[in-house]
Parts: sequence; C-alpha cells; structure tokens
Amino acid sequence: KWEPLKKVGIIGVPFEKGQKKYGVSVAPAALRYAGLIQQLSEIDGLDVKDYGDIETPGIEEVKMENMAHLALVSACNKKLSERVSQVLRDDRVVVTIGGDHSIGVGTVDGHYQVNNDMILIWVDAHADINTNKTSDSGSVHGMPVALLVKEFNNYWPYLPTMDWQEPLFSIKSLGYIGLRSVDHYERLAIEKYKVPTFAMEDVEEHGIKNSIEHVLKKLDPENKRPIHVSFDIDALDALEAPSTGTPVRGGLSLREAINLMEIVYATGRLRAVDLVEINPALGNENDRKQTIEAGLCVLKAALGFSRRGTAPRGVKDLPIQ
Ligand code: HAR
Ligand code: MN
Ligand code: MN
Repeated sequence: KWEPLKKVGIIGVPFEKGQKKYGVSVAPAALRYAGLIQQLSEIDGLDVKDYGDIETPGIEEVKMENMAHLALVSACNKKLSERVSQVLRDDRVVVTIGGDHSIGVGTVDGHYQVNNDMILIWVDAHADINTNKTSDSGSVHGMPVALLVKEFNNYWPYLPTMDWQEPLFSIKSLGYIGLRSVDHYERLAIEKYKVPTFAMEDVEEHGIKNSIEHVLKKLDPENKRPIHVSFDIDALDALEAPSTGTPVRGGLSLREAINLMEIVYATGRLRAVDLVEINPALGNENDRKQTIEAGLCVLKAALGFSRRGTAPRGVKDLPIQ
C-alpha cells in the first residue's frame, strides 16, 4: 500500500560550526553547481522543488563545556527543523544537503514533529552519539544522536539556547549502518540500548542488502513507519569519497551505498534524507569531483533513479523513419 512519493523538496544548509575544518559549508553550492536539481529532475516522474538555503548569521556565542559553538549550532538547527517540517507538510520527501552532521538535530527534530512514528537509519563511519562528557573533540557533529534521543536526558547538563528542542525521539527507533570508528562510550551506549547496528564487520558477514533489511525489519516489523536516512558521506570508503573531514578507510563501496538507498526507496516509506560532511575544500580537484559525484549517486538512488534505465512514458515503439 506504500508508494514512493514522487515529490521532493531540497534544503541546503551551508553550516560548518559543528566541526573544526573550513569547507563543509560550501557543499550545498558545490552540489547545486554540479547539477543536483537538474539531475534529480531527470528521474522518471520526479517533481523537484528547491527551498533554498538555511542561513544563520550573527548569532552570539554561549560557553558550554567541551561543546563548541553551541548557540550557532542551535540557531541553525531551529530554523532547519521548521523548514524540514514545512517541506513534509507540503507532501514532499525532504532532502537536506549539509553542512556537517550537527544539522542532523534539525532534520530529525523537524521530521519527528510531522511523523512521530518515524524511524532513523544513521549511515556513517561514526556513531555520533557522544555527549559533551564523552567526546574527545568537543565538536557537535559527533553528538547529534545523543542530543536527539529522549533516553539521554540525564546524560546532558542544561544546554542554553536549546530550549526549543525537546528530545522526544526514542533510541529504540534508531539503527546504524557502516560504523567503523566508534568511541568507547558510544559502544557502551549501543550495547546498553541494543541499537540495531550493522557495523562494517556485520556488512562483511551479511552483505549490504541483508544488513539494511535486518535493520528495517527490527525497527519496523510491520512495514508501516516513515523512514529517515541520515547519510554521512564518510560512510563510504575514503577512496570513494575522499573530500570529507574525518575519512576512515575500509568503508562502504559506492555500489553498496546505492544498493542500500534503492532498497529504502523501494519500501515507499522514505520521507527524509540527509547528505552531510562533503567538504569540497579538502583534497585535489579529482577528489572533490569524485566525492560530489558519489553524493549525487547516493541521492539519486534514494529518489528512484534506476540503474536499469527507464523507457519513455506512454511510448510503445521506437521512432519510425
Ligand atoms: N567520534 C568522534 C567525535 O566525537 C568523531 C566523529 C566526528 N566525525 C564525523 N561524524 N564525521 O560522523 O568527535
Ligand atoms: Mn556523522
Ligand atoms: Mn562520520
């Protein structure tokens, strides 16, 4: 009974204060310049609307222990959350182009406001479930999942500027794919809360198809919940997507990532996709090109592009001479 929604809304988030390197904020412009809107519009039957970029200039900083730029991260995510809800209420699949992964707070919050039965698939080399007590970096892009889940309330101090965000999403609705760089307390959290996780070792053992199918079945045995995929480009092998801030070798091949997205698309329940952590300022011209192309391939697969090709609609024969 579920059919893929053939309408999408694009949001760009040129935000990079959730981590320390210059350049992730250029990704929305780089993806648009590379033909994002046009390539998505060429997918059979897909209606694409661009909702523009989320800008958050001139926010005053607050100090928070081992948590850099909290006020900026918060302000950006507040605006983003509202925009994500709006796109979903317009009956479109929301595609959010980051930006670093701290923007996952806004995308998931905005999605949850509209579909509180949503499930979240976090595709990443990292688990991004640190608190400011467990993080080695103090960068918020390693903390979005911990900020979102209600079970983590007692692990956080009061966070000034974050009052707008009430963590209501349950960790029981979260699954991971592609992990291979997980901090000690992150691993403890995954085990304590039994988060369905197909780390790279598990993807090796079961293959990508079984991996995503297992996670979906575990979170939603009745196949009835809206799906949010938060895709960190560093889930891909560093050789496939080199232009990213924290690359890790030994990751998903682009083929595996495309296959994962095709499977999610085929459920008909995909309602939100994030594509984050592409940093066009890192690496050489070829690295940049490869990484952006990989990102476009992943998005297209999520939105119904068929590698088999699609025959022209309503046409039964080749043109006669
Ligand atoms: N776990 C480390 C931290 O908390 C590194 C995670 C940041 N890298 C990312 N996130 N790209 O997926 O800082
Ligand atoms: Mn991430
Ligand atoms: Mn990552």
